[in-house]
Amino acid sequence: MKLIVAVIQDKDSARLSDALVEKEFQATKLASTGGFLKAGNSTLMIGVEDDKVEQVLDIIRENCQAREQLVAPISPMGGNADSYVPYPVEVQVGGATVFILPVEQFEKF
Ligand code: 2BA
Repeated sequence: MKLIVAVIQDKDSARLSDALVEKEFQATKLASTGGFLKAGNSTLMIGVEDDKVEQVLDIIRENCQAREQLVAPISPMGGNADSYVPYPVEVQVGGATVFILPVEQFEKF
C-alpha cells in the first residue's frame, strides 16, 4: 500500500476530490499553506493499493493545472532592503506536487 500526498491549488481541489470519489478512491483533504507564496493550498492524502497508484496519478494530472501567480512585493521594513523587489513577480505554480510514501501498516477501527 502507498500513501499519496498531493499538494494542489485550492482551485482544483473540489474537482479532484469529486473525480477521486467517482472512481471510488478515498481521500482526506487538509488545508495547507505554501512556504514560498504563503498562500492557501490544499493537501490531499490518498491511501491506495500499489497497483492503483498510476490510476490516481492520472486522475491528479487530469484535474490539476499549472497556473501563473503574481507575488506581491514584500516590504523591506525590518528586513533586508537589498533583496527588496518593488514590483510584483510572476511565478509558475505547478498543478500538483506529489509524494508517494510506502505504508507500513494500515488499520481502520
Ligand atoms: P509555495 O511554496 O507557495 O510555492 C509556490 C510556487 O512558487 C512554486 O510552485 C514555485 O514555482 C515557486 N517557488 C517556490 N519556492 C521558490 C523559491 N525559493 N524561489 C523561487 N520560486 C519559488 P510549485 O513548485 O509547483 O509548488 C507548489 C506548492 O507545492 C508550494 O507552494 C508548496 O506548498 C508545495 N511544495 C512544492 N515543493 C515542495 C517540497 N519539496 N516539499 C513540500 N512542499 C512542496
